[in-house]
Amino acid sequence: MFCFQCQETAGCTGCTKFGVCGKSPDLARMQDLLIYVTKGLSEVTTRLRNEGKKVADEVNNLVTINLFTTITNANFDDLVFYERVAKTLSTKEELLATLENKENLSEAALWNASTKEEMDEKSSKVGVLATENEDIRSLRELIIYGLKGMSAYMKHANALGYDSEEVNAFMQSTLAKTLDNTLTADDLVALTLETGKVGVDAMALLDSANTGTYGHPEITKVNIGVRNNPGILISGHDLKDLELLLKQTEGTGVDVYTHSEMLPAHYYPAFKKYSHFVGNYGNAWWKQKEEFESFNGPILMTTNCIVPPKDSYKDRVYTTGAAGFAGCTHIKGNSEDDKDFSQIIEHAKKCKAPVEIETGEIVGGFAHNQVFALADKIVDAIKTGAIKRFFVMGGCDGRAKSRNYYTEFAKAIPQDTVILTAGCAKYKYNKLPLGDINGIPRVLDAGQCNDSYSLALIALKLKEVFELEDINDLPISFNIAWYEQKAVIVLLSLLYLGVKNIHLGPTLPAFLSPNVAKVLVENFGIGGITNVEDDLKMFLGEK
Ligand code: FS2
Ligand code: SF4
Repeated sequence: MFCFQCQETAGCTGCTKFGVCGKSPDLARMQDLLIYVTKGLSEVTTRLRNEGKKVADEVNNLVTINLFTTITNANFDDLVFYERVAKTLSTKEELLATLENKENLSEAALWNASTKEEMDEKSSKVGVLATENEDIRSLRELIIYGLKGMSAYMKHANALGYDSEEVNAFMQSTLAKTLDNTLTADDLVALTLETGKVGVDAMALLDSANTGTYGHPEITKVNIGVRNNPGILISGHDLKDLELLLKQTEGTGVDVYTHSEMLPAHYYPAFKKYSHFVGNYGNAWWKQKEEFESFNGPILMTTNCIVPPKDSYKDRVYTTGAAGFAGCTHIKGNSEDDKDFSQIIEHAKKCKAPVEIETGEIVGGFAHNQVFALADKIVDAIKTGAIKRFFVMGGCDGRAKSRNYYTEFAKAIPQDTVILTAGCAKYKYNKLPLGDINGIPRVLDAGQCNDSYSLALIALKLKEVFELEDINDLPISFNIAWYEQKAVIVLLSLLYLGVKNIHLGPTLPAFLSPNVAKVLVENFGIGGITNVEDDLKMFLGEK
């Protein structure tokens, strides 16, 4: 196996024997094969579009879910990948038969298999290392990881009935281009930036889907203690699943708690009406082994990040959507009519109430609309010098000890600065007593990693208010913690919006070859992190 798509990759170069995440070599090659056949399908759909034909929603959704399923920590079930490869091949064959021009199609578009053995054989030949030139490989993977992140936004938007032919067509034509050996490194650099542009569109679509369906997030205090009823813990990012679960648990005596990236669901007005929607339990994804144990009730994983579960609670872990783990029950279905969580609810009724692991509240809900409502106050604080700088510290959390840097950084920044955050990175500092500035909390949480769009909109709004020509003239520093591929599309989107000097940590992506890293450093000022003291001086312009 060879996988280097996430920050935790072994030795900061690549997982070759077993994934640090728990991905086995067999699973890794089946994920590679799923990406390969999805590229083949995308080449065919792109040609069909060029021939003026419409591509069906189910085909677009298949491409989206295939990409999403291969995101780090989303799905560990080998069987899902065999089934999905077979489905993708049969869909592709059907579409291929309708294609008028079949000349010069790539091998990926023409390859077919009917047995598991044929799939196994192919799967070991189509991984990342099949591209020999390290710069082309680096750029192709940078684009593919960006598309994987984009697929997550699209999947969530699709679940709420929102879609975009432009984004789907771009995702598929771009996947097809990663098969094209005539494209140069320069072509791929241009395609990388275009991916960032469409990333902004996909984020905007998801934002419309979420806020159009559930209202605009508003300032909310979220309880982190527990009650005495049995509970269901819902994790991941899918708000539609949460809505269905809340409806189906109403009046059953079972409470619902959020975990990790589901925390920001509490900020939406639509979910506030549920009195059994109690609070948030635990921290970021990587602490789930201890926290799922003490939760006592069933856990529903709607997306990444799954940590391979311990036997002691594995029977309480359920998955749905793109998430999966062999041996855990998967709840099928896509919509209100066919997603039935009754099995989980009955399971919960037989469980003890959660063990309280902390008490108190955390405050969030500072997505763009809420921040714009506070704009006068914030602008005033900036003008009077009460707020001197913002630090965008969104992104991901992870198990590496080196990530304690972000806790220390949050503690060390001057009292007249404010943290803007989104994603599970916030758990490194969202329970610290960092106080407020004239009533504005010093940590403004916009929501999930999927809501990073809000951070960009806030920056653009400040640029407009202060009548600046360049977003980089704002007193905003970007010190972003990354882990998986959604962070890649956020990064590409920020680059497209013209943001420079973004610092990424705790390590730079292993998939950036020295030459590609050089392009990012020279053109965008991308940098890594060193230590809190030196970095703080650098951000504050003191060295
Ligand atoms: Fe956190 Fe994990 Fe949100 Fe990432 S829950 S690192 O994949 O998606 O952010
Ligand atoms: Fe390794 Fe990350 Fe790939 Fe898992 S997803 S195999 S940890 S690089």
